[in-house]
Amino acid sequence: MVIAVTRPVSPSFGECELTHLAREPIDIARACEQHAAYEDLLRLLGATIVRAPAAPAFPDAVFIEDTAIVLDEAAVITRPGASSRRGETAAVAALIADYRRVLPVEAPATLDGGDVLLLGRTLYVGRSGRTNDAGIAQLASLVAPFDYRVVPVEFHGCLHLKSAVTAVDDGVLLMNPAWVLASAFPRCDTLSVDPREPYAANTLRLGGVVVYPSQHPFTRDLLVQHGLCLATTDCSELAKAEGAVTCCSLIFEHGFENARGILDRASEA
Ligand code: CIR
Repeated sequence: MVIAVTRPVSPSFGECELTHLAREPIDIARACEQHAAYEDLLRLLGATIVRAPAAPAFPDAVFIEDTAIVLDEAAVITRPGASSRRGETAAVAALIADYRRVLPVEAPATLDGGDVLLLGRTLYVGRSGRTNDAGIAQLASLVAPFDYRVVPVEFHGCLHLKSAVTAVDDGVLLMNPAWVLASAFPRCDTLSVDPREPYAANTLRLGGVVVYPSQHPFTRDLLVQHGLCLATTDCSELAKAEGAVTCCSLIFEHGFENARGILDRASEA
């Protein structure tokens, strides 16, 4: 079973953190509709949606990707780089503990899930305004026992590494070459976003399909020409907060052997 953990759009979403974009009014009702359509699409592609509790006091809570890195063996609970987001992690850790052993990142380290790109057994980690060297080092030591390698990646011009590059197929990356160098990923083929769409590199693979924001039509056509199967979703309101498709979910496989908390509760009932 594939689980996608999501978190509702907060009523305070308009007060989100912004780093590279100017603040624009956000239509919260429309953002909620787009988020619901995103959840429907993940369901259609085979995921079971598990909603984390709403967190109205945290404007950016919908971007749940930044709070955890869920691997098959364990989940690393991050310490987000923006102090306004640190209170998002406790409820996520409690929920994920039903599925995985949780490993917290501790101060002074900071780490945002949006900076972590998992390719095979390698975690490429963007060194960013949100993820510091201590965060990269802690992640490396937390995942070393499970045989993951951590490779720091330099990038600039956008918030997170996964704003600049994501995988669209096995061994194939979509990237904005103005923000990150293809040479950082020596074993991969790369496709570049259409230069008119700098924010078009964030994609989410699920069930053999690439979930893709509908607001990047030129890059979408390029991906289709490349033979990829796309399912588009409108996340234009979420994009005003510097979010896209990876950041609104935590997706992982769930086998019953991992369901300690759920099975315990079921047996108590
Ligand atoms: C922030 O600045 O933290 C949010 N406004 C956007 C976070 C987007 N997260 C992501 O792409 N992983």
